[in-house]
Amino acid sequence: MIPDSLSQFQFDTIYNVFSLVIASQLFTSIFLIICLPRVLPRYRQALTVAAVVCGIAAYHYFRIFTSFTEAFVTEAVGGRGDYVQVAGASFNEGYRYVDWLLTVPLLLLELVAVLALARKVQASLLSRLVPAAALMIALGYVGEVASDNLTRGIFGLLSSLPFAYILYVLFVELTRSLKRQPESVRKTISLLRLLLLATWGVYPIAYLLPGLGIDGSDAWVGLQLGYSIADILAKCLYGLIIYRIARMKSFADDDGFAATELSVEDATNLKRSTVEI
Ligand SMILES: *C/C=C(C)/C=C/C=C(C)/C=C/C1=C(C)CCCC1(C)C
Repeated sequence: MIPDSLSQFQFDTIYNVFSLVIASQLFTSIFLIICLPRVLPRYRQALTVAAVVCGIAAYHYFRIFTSFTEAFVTEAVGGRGDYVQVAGASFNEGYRYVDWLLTVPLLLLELVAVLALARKVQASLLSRLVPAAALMIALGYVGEVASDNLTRGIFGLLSSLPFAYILYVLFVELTRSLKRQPESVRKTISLLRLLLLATWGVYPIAYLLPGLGIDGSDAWVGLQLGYSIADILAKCLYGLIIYRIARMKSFADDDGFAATELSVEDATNLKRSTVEI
């Protein structure tokens, strides 16, 4: 599926987007670590996991970026012209899947951790979500590296089954525990779930592009862009919303903490639970 050549514009677009992903993941990770003291200890695990996810992604995007610049070169004088794949080097799509294999279960853990549900409920949710996530990515990888569209389609379809199961658990089963969350964060948690649905939904769509009869290099560029933008939203923005939830829950749980963290006026308003932080 990796094209033999890219135009200058295609090459530049991917180059810049990979660079943007590295910056987003790296600095979101650092930001989340710096913010740890701003939430109660019971929510720090969720925040730490969010920071680790972005850190792992930053590392993999370094590798993806290097793999990309080593695989495609131009022979044009002055370096502007079509880029072709170097003999003996190829773009490694494996980094992405190894990244997902680690980060997707951790993203689910983040969500479950910030909800701070009873230990038994947490364990039950994770024991179903994590294996389903691993299966989804393993099956997707087989399809991604397959050289024909039929194999790609079959494994894409198989991979969608555990994907559907994950969405079912998140939307049907988790809804019940939402009622036990403080009033002030329910809306934000629903928003987080919608973000998860919207961004995770981009991956199977991007995966489909090469099978839709779009010209080889355009489909591949579209797929890389789709995965990259979705990675920024599903890891960085998601992590920042987790932080917001953790902070709001910290205030709801502990008046003293809210009083030291907020101005007097905001803390009083919060007590009346009319204000959103
Ligand atoms: C940070 C990375 C994330 C959140 C990755 C999520 C990936 C998926 C939801 C991938 C799903 C796929 C299918 C549902 C079918 C086709 C193959 C995949 C692996 C692209």
